[in-house]
Amino acid sequence: MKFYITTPIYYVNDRPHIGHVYTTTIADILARYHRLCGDDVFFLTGTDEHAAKVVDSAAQHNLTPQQWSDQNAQAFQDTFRKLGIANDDFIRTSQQRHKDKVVQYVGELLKTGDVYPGEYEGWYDEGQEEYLPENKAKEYEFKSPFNGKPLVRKKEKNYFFRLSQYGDALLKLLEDQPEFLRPDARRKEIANRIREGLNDVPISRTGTGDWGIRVPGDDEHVIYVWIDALFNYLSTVDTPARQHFWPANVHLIAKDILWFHAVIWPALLLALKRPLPAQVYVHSFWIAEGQKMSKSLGNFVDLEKIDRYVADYGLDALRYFLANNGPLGINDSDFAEAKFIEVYNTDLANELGNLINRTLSMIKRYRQGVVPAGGAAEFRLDFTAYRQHMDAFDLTSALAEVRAGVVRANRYVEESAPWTLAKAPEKAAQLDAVLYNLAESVRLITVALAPVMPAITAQARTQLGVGEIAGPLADELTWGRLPAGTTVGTVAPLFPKKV
Ligand code: ME8
Repeated sequence: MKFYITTPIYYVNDRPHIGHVYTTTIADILARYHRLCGDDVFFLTGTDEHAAKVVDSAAQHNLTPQQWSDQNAQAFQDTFRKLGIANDDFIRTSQQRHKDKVVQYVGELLKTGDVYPGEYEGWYDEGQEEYLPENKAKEYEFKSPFNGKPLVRKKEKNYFFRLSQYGDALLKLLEDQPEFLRPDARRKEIANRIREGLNDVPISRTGTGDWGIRVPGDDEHVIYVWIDALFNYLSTVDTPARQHFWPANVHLIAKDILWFHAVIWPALLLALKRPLPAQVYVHSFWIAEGQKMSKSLGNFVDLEKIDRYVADYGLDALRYFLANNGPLGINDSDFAEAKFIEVYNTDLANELGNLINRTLSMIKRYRQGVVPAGGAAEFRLDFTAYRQHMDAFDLTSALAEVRAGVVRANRYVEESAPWTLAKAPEKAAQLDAVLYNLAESVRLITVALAPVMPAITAQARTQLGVGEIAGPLADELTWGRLPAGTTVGTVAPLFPKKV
């Protein structure tokens, strides 16, 4: 089966921060999981470059918009590489391959009449590069709900997308295919907004010089940055070698860009008569130390802070925390250092690290480092529920299953007391069985955690004496596959305890 997953393409004007890292890490975990399942995976991230503010920032830095974008897009790519993100491609909207496709798509829409020339006047949020409907502008007292700056009254000749035609089709989509928009609460929210009525939306603008993609057949207008950006999901795989990946299995986004992904994007695809993505999955926001992240409060989890966490606790601990404690549901999550340390010490050092360390140490001590043959299977771990949760993108529940397995295995150590069995020669077979069951538990746990903690699980497997995971997942998670006679390697703590 193929599995195509995307993240938003990030505004190239910003420096990468924990929000970008979060979405991209979650997508990476799901991509790794599906690769492990044997799926043909395509994982896409990238940068959104044609915003008007790019032109301004570039000018302030005495650079062309292209130079400024090159520099900042590189920062995103470097960050993602450093953080172990294994994306299959990185799309930049200023790349020719993307621009050519967008011209083609908008050309098609001009032909069908879904895009038409007209005039628009309204309240414009310059920071977000979007118009707010009259009632919303009023509700926010004519200030940007994002940065508090006054909205600007703007009037322009414009090309419009006939969104008003698609309300019924979108409502039907949400009703017939509820899995199109998850979690459920987001679907209800969007359905209500669609029922309030849809207006045609402007999709072009002037005044950014050459920066942007020209509306075909018009020398003045460039395509509005959001329309340009949404097309990335299609343009990147709209080639003979990749077209089998379309439609996407999931667009992973946060709640800030829900409207564009749950309304504008499917409507554009309906107009183009292209298949719709199977799912838009909407997560919530990270806040930090109990408050909304902001530069002025100094609680922004920026690259420098992220680097510090990685240096202090290891990349995989950060990935675990993001997956385990992140805002995948409809509530925001707090990125708090105290919480991070607690999760590190409890889940990773005391539970997981301890299980692996004591298991391998006992095999060294009692069986000269060779995994004995197991006996009667009085103990086993079962990861069926883990797989169901992973398939449903419920990482928190999936990790809770693994953690429960770790806790059970640790309890099994206490209950079977191998140190007592080791003193009684007639209990040798029983001790063999216990040690085998523990080693096999460790192996299964490394498989289940591999998508989240690729480096640590690889180290744990080296210590256990088994090689890389060969896959597919269903086989790897079958109890009893660890061969007796496996020789344990050098044992060392995987998660040094922190204070
Ligand atoms: O909106 N918590 O780009 P963007 C969690 N270019 N995730 C967060 C977050 C937070 N506090 N802050 C940001 C854009 N994100 C457009 C997208 S897509 C066709 C165009 C993540 O750079 C989250 O994924 O503002 C959010 O949706 C995205 O960054 C917005 O990134």
